[in-house]
Formats: sequence, structure tokens, C-alpha cells
Amino acid sequence: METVTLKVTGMTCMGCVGSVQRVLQGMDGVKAVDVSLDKAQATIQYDAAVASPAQFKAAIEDAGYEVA
Ligand SMILES: [Cu+2]
Repeated sequence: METVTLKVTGMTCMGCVGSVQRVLQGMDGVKAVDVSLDKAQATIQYDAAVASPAQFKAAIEDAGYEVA
């Protein structure tokens, strides 16, 4: 299991946090997700054989947020 932390900008409220969390949690290979509004980041625990940070970035951007 791998862990990655991505800087996510554009989140302004807990609704945004929930959206990002939901999108990531719905992805194959994702085990756990922790999204912080304060820190503007998402920490994702995942199976590297199934998922990758590039896919997380694309999914977050599709949801309307930016990944630094
Ligand atoms: Cu919001």
C-alpha cells in the first residue's frame, strides 16, 4: 500500500472537501482518503498496482479543482 499527498486548490468549504473525498473514494485501488480544507491537501492511501497519483490528479481536476 502506498500513500501520496496532493496539494489541492480551489476548495472553499466542507462541500468541496466532500466532493473531492467522494471522487477519490470511488476509484479502484483507493483504500483510504483524507481531505483537509485547512491544509488544502488530499492524502490518499492506495494500491499502486491498480491506481496512480496521475489518475488521482485527473479525477480531482475533472471534479473542478486544481492539483498543484
Ligand atoms: Cu465548497
